[in-house]
Amino acid sequence: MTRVLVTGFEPFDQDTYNPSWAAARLLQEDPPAGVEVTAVQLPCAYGESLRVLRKAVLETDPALVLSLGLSPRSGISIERVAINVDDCPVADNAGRTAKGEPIVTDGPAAYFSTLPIKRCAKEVWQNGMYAEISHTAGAFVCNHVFYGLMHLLATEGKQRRGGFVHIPHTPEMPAVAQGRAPSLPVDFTARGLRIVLSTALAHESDIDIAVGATH
Ligand code: PCA
Repeated sequence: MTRVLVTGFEPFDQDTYNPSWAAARLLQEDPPAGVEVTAVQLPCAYGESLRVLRKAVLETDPALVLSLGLSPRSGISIERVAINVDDCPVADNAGRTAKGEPIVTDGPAAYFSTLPIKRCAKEVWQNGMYAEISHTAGAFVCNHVFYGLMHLLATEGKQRRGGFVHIPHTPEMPAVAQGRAPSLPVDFTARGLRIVLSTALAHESDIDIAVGATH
């Protein structure tokens, strides 16, 4: 059995539901064959999120960490890069509004995902679902967790790999009825995430295709 840690977030801002936590639980309940998934919910707060994440990594000792978050994306949005800055007009659940502070003082400007992001996207496409490579996870708590995760993995001296995927809203969420976000049922999203997980576990190296963008 390969151990994997999957994290999702509690609701934030105006929402009372966060499909990233629902998707994490679906992966724990019905993981890919040969994989044991531990789902952990992270608070949507800059400081506390990384404390909970670090504790979960120590307790689970996973081969791979996949962190999930909600964003108005059209499908499985596989993040390439985490940047060393917190900066967002939306307050976190502890009431903190970040205005450009570094996540790790004197840390590198950015970390890349150590998952084979293009291979994962292609595998999702071939199963009839939209996936994309994203070049920004924003500068709110999702990017904070992605950066903190990659910093932990880069400095702890283990072989663990990790990455971040943003997932869409679900059809019943208010932002969808207000025309502010595309949507997918969460069980459909979880099917795509299972493909990402099994592809990332089966392959360390990525494929040689161009998927970057002009924008
Ligand atoms: N999405 C937010 C934080 C928590 C979540 O699910 C983000 O994209 O930063």
